[in-house]
Amino acid sequence: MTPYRLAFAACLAAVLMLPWVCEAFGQEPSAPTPRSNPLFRDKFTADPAPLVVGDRLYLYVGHDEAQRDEMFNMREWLVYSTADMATWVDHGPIMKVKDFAWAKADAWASQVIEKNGRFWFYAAVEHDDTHPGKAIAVAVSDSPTGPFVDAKGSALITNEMTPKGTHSREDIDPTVFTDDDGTTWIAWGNRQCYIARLKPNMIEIDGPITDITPPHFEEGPWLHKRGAMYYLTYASLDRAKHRDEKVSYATAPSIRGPWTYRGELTGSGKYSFTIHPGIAEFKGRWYLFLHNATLAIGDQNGAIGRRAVTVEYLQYNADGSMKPVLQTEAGISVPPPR
Ligand code: FUB
Repeated sequence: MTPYRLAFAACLAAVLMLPWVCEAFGQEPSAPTPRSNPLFRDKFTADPAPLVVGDRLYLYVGHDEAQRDEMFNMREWLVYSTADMATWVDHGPIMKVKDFAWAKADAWASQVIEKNGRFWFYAAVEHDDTHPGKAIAVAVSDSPTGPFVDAKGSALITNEMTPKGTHSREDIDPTVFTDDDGTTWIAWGNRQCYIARLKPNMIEIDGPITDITPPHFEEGPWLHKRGAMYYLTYASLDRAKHRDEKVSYATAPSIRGPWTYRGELTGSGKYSFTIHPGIAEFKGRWYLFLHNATLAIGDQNGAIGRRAVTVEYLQYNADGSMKPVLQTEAGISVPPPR
């Protein structure tokens, strides 16, 4: 063998043996780069909802446990936290569906908001047969990592409260937002998007439920404010053109509207029918959390019910519109695009 062939054969052998060598020494063959996507690789996670408390960002997610061809199997919500967007602490489950005695299944999308020193958790679940259909639950804790307990003992929103909708899944995906005057609002929906004021006790609707459905609204609304502009960001689906959801948004000069459609913010999450935006400003930067279905764990590939949470930088134009966001594997491990 010539020296060149010998060198080539040695390199090839080293490359082929790398996973075995790593395993023998207890290392992962390719440890993920911090800040790259997906963020968490030992569990399937979906519907990210960030909350900033002091110098930490907490990320609430649903735990995807679908087996084989199951569509969704979601029984609990998890929370992670970080101080630097690179190292995450896994705090484990904060609540299970069965902690709401009146609910029977489906730990779907959620959001936590802080008010008067307490943490209020709003989540979509399947109601038991006394109020068939999806419903919105509210729980409370003195800490962002729980334990959370049912704050009302019954659903905050049931399917009967929104008779306009065409199906029983419309009361899902709550997003909560406190305006500058201290009033907290809740928006939610599937196909129809609704908004209502919450009473100061955080467990009752105050006044009318208003339909604010923007174009191509599918689900997963997220309310936030930057400067003087209010944003309603959501999973959208133009059924005539696309198979999978994308993220679109609308803006308004007030939480009461009027809402103006501003177009698409992202494409679809890779391999995923659903996508779900969660937005936060943390330590001087804006972030957009999403999910896709690119993660494989053991012999389980990503699927509609086996998703993985991701993060990208969110940037704004001078007029307040949001710059389109590309979903990447590098995530925020590289500087934001100019
Ligand atoms: O995760 C279950 C449901 O799928 C959520 O409630 C929707 O937003 C979609 O992501």
